[in-house]
Amino acid sequence: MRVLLIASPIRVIQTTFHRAELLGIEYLAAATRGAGHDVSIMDASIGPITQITGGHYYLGLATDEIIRHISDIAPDVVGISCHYESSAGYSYDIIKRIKAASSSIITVMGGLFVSVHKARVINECPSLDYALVGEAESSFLELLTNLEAGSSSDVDGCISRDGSGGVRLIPKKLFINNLDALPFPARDLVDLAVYMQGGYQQQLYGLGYRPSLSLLTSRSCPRTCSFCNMKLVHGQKWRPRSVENCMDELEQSLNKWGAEHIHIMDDNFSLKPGRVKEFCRQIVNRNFKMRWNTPNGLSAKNVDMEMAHLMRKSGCANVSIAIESGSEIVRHELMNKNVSNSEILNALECFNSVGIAVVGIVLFGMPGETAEENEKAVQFIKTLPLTSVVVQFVVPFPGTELYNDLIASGRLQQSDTFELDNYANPVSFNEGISIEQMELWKAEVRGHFPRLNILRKLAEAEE
Ligand code: B12
Ligand code: SF4
Repeated sequence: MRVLLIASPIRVIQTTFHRAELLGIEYLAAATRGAGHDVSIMDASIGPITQITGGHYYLGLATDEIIRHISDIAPDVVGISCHYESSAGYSYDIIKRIKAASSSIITVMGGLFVSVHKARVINECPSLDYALVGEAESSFLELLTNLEAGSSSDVDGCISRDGSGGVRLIPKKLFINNLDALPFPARDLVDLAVYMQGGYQQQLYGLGYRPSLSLLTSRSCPRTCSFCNMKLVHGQKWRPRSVENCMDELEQSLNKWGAEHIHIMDDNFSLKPGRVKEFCRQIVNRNFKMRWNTPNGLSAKNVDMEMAHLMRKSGCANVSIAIESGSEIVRHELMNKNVSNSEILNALECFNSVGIAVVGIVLFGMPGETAEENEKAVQFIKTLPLTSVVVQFVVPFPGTELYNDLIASGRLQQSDTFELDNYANPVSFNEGISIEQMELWKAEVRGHFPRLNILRKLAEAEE
C-alpha cells in the first residue's frame, strides 16, 4: 500500500522553539517500510509560524498546502500523528479535507492524544476511519494487512465505527517486548537538517549550537506518579533495548547522519544503573565523539559516583533532574513520586563533582499543596546546587490518577480541557492559594538560579 504519515501542525506559545526529531513517526515509517509498503513522511509542523488568537502561534504548513501535497502523493492510507490537545483540531481539519477530496483514502490517527482520548477522537472527527491507541509499530501493520484483505477487525488498540452509529474499541494490550527487533527510525524519509539545526532556534535546550539527533534507549517507566500519563502510550512495563543495539544506532547517527549531540529521550533512562554504566563504557570503548544530555528528565534515584563519572567520560554535558516539588510531603503523598530529598542531594553531589550541569525541573500547583508547604519547598530548592531550573505548573492530564481524583471529588468537570500551555498559565486547585501566589513562587525559584543559557556558556567554555 502507499502510505503517507503526517505529523500534525502544532500550536505553540513562543516563537523560539526547539525542534527535536519526531521519533514516533520515524519508527512507525521504518516498521511500515520494513513490511514492504511504500511509505513517506510529511512533518506538517515544519513551516511558517503565524500568530493566531490568545497569544498563540500556529506552527506548520497551511491546510491547503498539506492537501496539495497529499494529492501529489496519491496515498491509499494517510496516518496522522497527534500528541497534543492543541493540535487535535488541526488534525481533524486535515482529515476532513482529505475525505472531501478523495473519499477512498483511508485515514488513521495515532499518538499521545489518541491514546488518552480514545473514542472521543472518532466521535469528534466524522471523517476519520480508524484510530490506534499507544505504541503502533505492530498494530498499524496489522491494520494495513487487514485493510488489504478487505477487513479491519480485531486489531490491538483499534478504535473504529461499529456500523450502527457507535464506536468499537479493542483494548490496547500488546507492547513490543523485543525493541531490538524494530528497524531504526527512518531518518532518510525526513528533512533531517531541520531537526539537526533545531538548536539554532532554541539552542538545544540551552546547550549551544551543535547538530543534534535523539535516541530512545528504552520505552515507558514502571513508576506511578499521579500526574503522568506515559503508560497510556507505552504501557506500564519498562522495556529496554540492548546497549549494543543502541550503540549501532548511535554509530549511524554520528557517522552516517553527522550528529554531534544526542538527546536521550527516555522516560526512565536511569532505572537500571548497571545498564547506564554499560551504555557509557561502550560509548568510550567505541571511541564515539559525541556530547549528550537527558532533556526529558532523569530520576535522582540510583545515581552514584561511578555512574556520574562514566556519564561525564562518555560526553554527558547536562542532565535534567525531576525534583517536581521541593516538599517531600507533596512529592511522596500527593505526587506518588518515591524520590527523597536525600536522593536528590546525593544525585546533585555526584553530578556536580564530575562537572555535569544539572537543570532542576520544578512543579507548583499540585492539588492538596498548602501555602506553608510550598514556602518550605521554595526555600529547600534555593539551597540546592543546581545550574539552572525549569519551573512549570501541574496539568491534570486526562488518564492520570490526578485527573480521576479531581473528577471524582467534583473539582474538575469532564468538559474542562487541559492544554499544554497550562504549563505556563496555572490553574489553582487549592483553596487559599491564588494564581498570583503561584507565579510568585515560580519567579522566586527562577530568579534564584541562572537562566538556561548558562548551559551554552559552560559548554562553549569547555570547547
Ligand atoms: C521528543 C518530545 C518532544 C519533541 C517532539 C515532539 C514529538 N511530537 O515527538 C518536542 C521538543 C517538539 C516536544 C515538545 C513538547 N512536549 Co514533548 N515529548 C517528547 C518526548 C520526550 C519523546 C517523544 C517520543 O519520541 N516518544 C517515543 C515514540 C516512540 O513514541 P510516540 O512519539 O508516542 O509514538 C508512538 C505512538 O504514539 C504511536 N504513534 C505516533 N504517531 C502516530 C501516528 C499514527 C498514524 C499511528 C497509528 C500511531 C502513532 O506510535 C509511535 C511508535 O510506537 C515525550 C515523552 C515520551 N516518552 O513520549 C514528550 C511529551 C510527549 N511531551 C510533552 C510535553 C508536555 C511537551 C511540551 C508541552 C513541552 C513544553 N512545556 O513546552 C511541548 C509541546 C509542543 C506543542 N505545543 O506541540 C509531554 C506530554 C504530556 C501530555 N500531553 O500528556 C510528554 C509525554 C513528556 C512528559 N512526560 O511530560 N516534545
Ligand atoms: S518517573 Fe517520570 S515517566 Fe515515570 S511515572 Fe513518574 S513522571 Fe512518569
